[in-house]
Amino acid sequence: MLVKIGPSCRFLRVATEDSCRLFQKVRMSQHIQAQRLEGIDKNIWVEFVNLAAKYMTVNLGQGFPDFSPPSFVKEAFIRAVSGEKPMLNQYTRAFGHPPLVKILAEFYGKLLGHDLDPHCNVLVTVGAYEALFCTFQALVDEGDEVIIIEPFFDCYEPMVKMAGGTAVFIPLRPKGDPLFSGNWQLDPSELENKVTARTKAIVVNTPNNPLGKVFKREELKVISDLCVKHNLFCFSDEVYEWLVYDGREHVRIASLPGMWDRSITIASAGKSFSATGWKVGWALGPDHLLKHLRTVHQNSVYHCATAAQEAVSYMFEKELALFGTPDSYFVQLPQELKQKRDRLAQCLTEVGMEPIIPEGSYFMMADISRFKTSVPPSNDADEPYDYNFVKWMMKHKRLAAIPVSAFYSTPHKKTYEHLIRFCFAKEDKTLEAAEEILQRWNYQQPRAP
Ligand code: IK2
Repeated sequence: MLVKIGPSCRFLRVATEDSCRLFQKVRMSQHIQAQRLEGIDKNIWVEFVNLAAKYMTVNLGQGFPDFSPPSFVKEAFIRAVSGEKPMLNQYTRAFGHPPLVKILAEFYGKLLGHDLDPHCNVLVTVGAYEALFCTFQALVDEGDEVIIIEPFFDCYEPMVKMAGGTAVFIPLRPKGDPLFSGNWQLDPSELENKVTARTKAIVVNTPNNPLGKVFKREELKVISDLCVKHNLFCFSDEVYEWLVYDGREHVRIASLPGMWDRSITIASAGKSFSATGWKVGWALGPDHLLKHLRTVHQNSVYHCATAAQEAVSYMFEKELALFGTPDSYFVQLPQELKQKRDRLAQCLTEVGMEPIIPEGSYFMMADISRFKTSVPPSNDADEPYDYNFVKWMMKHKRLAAIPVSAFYSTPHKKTYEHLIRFCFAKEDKTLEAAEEILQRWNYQQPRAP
């Protein structure tokens, strides 16, 4: 029992015999947490972000740029809070600040080849994370199955579970050279075999985190045909939509025939403008689906920061005017990141941590098999090898990455525990520091006989 004493707000913990007995009785008669939370209490980001901070690592772990967003992005925020419009400090429309939904409707209307109504087809959320949460909560029911393509952004599985559904997994498998992300493909008949009478939706993430695969139009067509044939929804997470390299095309599955009416498309200002801390995202879709996301949103988050939304609306106005030109940030950012990708790939190749070259996103997976001999095994037999490896690397080499098995379902984790993920959206000096660590480690590590 907690007893508050005095105006200084100090608390005195008083455990009386009665309160202890009452607590034990309640504990024995019921679960403390809701059953839908069972087995999802661990979170890769919470755990590894903490470790990276604890060991003060060179951080190629979590996916955020350590360089500044461009000045027009910072100026947009300053303008939004500078006082010209005092109402920008107050609540705004629940489902998206009017100037933002208007410009997003115009911008994505062109990309999707579909007229968007700002008020019915756009929902602004607290990052893409909240858009995903609203999607699963609104459209997945008790007993529904949701097909998830592996590797997958880790929160899809717990979000399906919290909605009462069951995740059904299908892996991308390398066909040809596994060191090129584009060669990791779905088997169309294996995918169709996953569809049952209970299947409600397929989750697509292109460009994919952590693999960096950019799904080709033909690959998306296989998925969209299946959605149409079996009357399924498609939840398409496209937060890395502008980060595609080597002339690849980002195709929006909602733009394929028969897909608009059954798709939710999710994107993120944080990823698109190198400002992940702003947490502005959105979901796009037909009103008959989006209205249910709005119900979840209005009863949970209600709306996201007004000034941040206003700022993002200025940024999109600029991007719309510059669309496709060399001055567009959506053109400049991938050019800058491609150089960083190539630099990290070269270093990893040289030290023998074979990289899988991503076609998109700002992540690169690498094979750690050659470095295994220098890392002692874990004391925990259940811990996937890559978790042990990355933890050891953070502690002893002061370099952070993310274990790739975190992006796989439990039965498949073992198959991919020889891989770790690096984020290359980092300052050149950060990449240089990582290179030095890897080169020194490679030089020192025992050679195979
Ligand atoms: N969807 C995907 C595929 C993401 O990668 C993210 C952000 N992930 O960043 C953590 C990492 O992988 O290192 C999101 C959704 C969430 O985006 P937002 O930041 O807009 O909420």
